[in-house]
Amino acid sequence: MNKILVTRSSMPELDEYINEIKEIWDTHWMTNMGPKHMQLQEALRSFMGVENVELFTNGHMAIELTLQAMNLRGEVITTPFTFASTTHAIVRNGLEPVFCDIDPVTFTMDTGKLEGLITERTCAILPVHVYGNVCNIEEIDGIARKYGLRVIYDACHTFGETYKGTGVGCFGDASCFSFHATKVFNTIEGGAVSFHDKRLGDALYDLKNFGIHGPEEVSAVGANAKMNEFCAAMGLCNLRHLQDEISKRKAVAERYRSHLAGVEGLQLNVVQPEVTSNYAYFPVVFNEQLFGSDRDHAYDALAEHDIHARKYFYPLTSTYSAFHGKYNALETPVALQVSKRVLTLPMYADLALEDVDRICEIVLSSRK
Ligand code: T4K
Repeated sequence: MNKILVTRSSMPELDEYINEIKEIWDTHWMTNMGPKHMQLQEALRSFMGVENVELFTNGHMAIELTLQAMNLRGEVITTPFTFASTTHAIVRNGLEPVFCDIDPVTFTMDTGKLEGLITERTCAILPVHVYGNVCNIEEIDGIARKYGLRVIYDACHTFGETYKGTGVGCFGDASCFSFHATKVFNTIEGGAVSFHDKRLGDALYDLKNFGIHGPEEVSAVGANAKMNEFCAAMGLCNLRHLQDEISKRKAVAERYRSHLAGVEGLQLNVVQPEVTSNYAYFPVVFNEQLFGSDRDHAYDALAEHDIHARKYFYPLTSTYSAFHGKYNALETPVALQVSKRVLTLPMYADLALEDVDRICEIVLSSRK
């Protein structure tokens, strides 16, 4: 039996990629906002239905530099049920993360608990559309407006989604996307920020390109976070196949549901009727009492068959040793429980449906 990992990068046919990068051999132009970069940026702006897009080397730099571009000071309210990147981007900007609990159904920020965390030091909210589940946008935007806070969405899992018919990148002040190899849409490594305010775009551009405005003009202290031409070319290819990618993932998700929906003690990911899903992940939350076995048992049983699910997102970022016990995970009890019980099953476009059957069989028979 083949080894199965939690995901497998989608790649175009080799010929398609070679064709896309041929020009680079003609021009020798490999980076620094070259033609592929500009073409992808424009294609994404139109595909995502957003006003502005700025491309980056990865999703993390998209978040970190967006916070920096906004020149924020103080506390940023976020959730700990996420990848290291979200929290690190806050801390690396000298800002203080304040952890809000998550909703037990969508695993996104519990907006009922948000307002109580706002202090006079709060400057922004950084909610995560985790697994592609869209946050409670109306509530978050309403609260942000009431208190004059900036909203930056970690939209790293939501590329290609719409909410109530509008591109998911249109909400808040900015939304940050990841185009990492493991994502629904990849540029090998890559990321983007969508935003409304052109001045934010200028600041983002400065930060990704040293603040250079001409051969003799450097007007800001920027970093280097430019997407190169090979990554942009991969994006141009993968964008052509995105709808096919998403439909195949949908078929995988439906096959999982056909086996696991309604099983006592297994909570499957919510279907949000107003969201066109990209089927980024297939998380399952195990209730040991009801299911008769726990998440770790299922994880081990799968591993014995060379199937490697992942515990995204365990542990909570707030408990990382990097933070030396500074934050108390008991203050986000739902996030803590979910992180201990969740397993993300293998999910990718080319996952054979027979393998999905086999994965489900192993999960179901992991019950004691
Ligand atoms: N915010 C959120 C909510 C995020 O989830 C992420 C990234 C970010 C921000 C930051 O975006 P980036 O800066 O990464 O663009 C992976 C990804 O590296 C990371 O992008 C992703 N989230 C996170 C959830 O998952 P690892 O450490 O689990 O990756 P790794 O190397 O164990 O790969 C997982 C599986 O993917 C492998 O078992 C096989 C497959 N794979 C991996 C690679 C690298 C491929 O098929 N091809 C590949 O090239 O973090």
